Amino acid sequence: MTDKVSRRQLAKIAGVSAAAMTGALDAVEAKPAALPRNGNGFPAGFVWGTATSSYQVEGAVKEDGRGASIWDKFVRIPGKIEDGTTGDRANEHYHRYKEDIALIKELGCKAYRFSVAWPRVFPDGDGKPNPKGLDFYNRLVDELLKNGIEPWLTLYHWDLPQSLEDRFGGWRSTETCKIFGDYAAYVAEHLTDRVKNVFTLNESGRFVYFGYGIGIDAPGLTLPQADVNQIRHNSALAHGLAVQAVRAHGRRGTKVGPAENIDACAPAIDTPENVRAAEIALREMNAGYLNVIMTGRYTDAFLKYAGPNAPKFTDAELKIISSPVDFLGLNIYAPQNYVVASDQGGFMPLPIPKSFPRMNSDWLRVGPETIYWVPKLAAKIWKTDAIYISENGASGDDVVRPDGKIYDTDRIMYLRNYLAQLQRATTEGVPVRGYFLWSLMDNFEWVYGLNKRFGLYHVNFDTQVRTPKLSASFYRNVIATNAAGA
Ligand code: PNW
Repeated sequence: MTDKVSRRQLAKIAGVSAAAMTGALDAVEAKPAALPRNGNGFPAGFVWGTATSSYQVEGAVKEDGRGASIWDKFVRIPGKIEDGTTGDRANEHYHRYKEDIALIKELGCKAYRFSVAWPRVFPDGDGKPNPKGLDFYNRLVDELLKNGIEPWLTLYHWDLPQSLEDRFGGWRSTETCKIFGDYAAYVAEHLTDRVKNVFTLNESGRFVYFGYGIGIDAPGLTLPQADVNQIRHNSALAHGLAVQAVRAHGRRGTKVGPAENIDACAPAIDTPENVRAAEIALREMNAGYLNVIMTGRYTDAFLKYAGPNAPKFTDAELKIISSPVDFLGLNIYAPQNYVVASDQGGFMPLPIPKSFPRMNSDWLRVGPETIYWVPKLAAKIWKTDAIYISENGASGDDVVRPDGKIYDTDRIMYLRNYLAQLQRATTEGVPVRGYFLWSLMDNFEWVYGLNKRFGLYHVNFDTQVRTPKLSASFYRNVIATNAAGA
């Protein structure tokens, strides 16, 4: 995708600125190390999970009354998906979910983050619900619980009902926000007897800009900045309405929060001045979504920077947007901004050298300390006592060797280093309570199609055979020992 999306565009995505099965694992795996002594691992009760999303794994796009989503339409526009594939079949998870849940269990995970496909439940987005759509998630949730795995549900992971795009302009209209609130209420009413944790929208920072600003994601539009800012505001409003809907219609005690790819800022060098600068940067670079959700206001710097392109909003909307959340979900992959202190605005993001190391996705720079600094600074500036890493992981080439195995030592290197830094954070008392590894298995990676593999399990998309990579053994050991390992 290098030729499709420049690094500058990627840097811009968030906010203001211009970013087998049982037995098979054993073959290559040492027995889990002894349990760590006190203080050497993650806190007791730390939630270990994996994550997927509906369009990326389910397939079955025309089954049981599912309506079309903007992704069903978008993937058919020639040239949009790098390898010309679609999510029509993907992992056939809609039919293979029991097998896939066995894979989660095999890892020892106690939690699984999945998303509900809105157009399965409401084929047109609003109006009459489709009971068969909801039934799938009932079956999924029941099967997870039967296997001792906690379901963590995401309400929106980008598969907007096409009907809402056609009738209202999708997220361009607050009508879509209201309808999203109704959908959230319906899901909460029917599933929170068993689902205790709900994420609202996945990555406003990506789908707004990529979908409506630069045409890389569905619906593929390239609207002016003022519109993009308004759409981001609408996404925050939709988040707030969903929080209120879950409170009003969910079981008492249901927890709800965002799952955002926070624009990740870290001090270039650990000095008090630079740490302070990183704090300011984190707030300002996330002013358009997370900061307004957490504080109820757009910062002065954000409004000044946006100028005539600033979103239009009312006080009543800000109140809804900042409805108190129970936790902060952060998707953390790559460092976006290394900063130093500056007299101008408090921080200066440094240019990133071409030679900065990255995984085999161009945007996926390797900066393990990001997962230490970002939760630490976020907890401080937004005063939250519960942070979940809602996504972290890496793609690799994942070649299947003649012996049938995948020795993904690159992914293990990435995970080990990120988890060591996360452990550093929890050891210091940063309130990170859980971690969801992206992804359980290779799946439909949006614009890359089936070309980029993020899974702990390799998927052969012709045969649908799942094979554990070496990283599955690694993660199983992390979970069993409750420690990152050395
Ligand atoms: C996330 N970036 O996307 C999404 O939530 C997942 O659906 C996706 O499969 C996963 O990460 C891996 O890509 C992102 O450019 C894509 O910084 C790109 C960026 C961040 C998140």
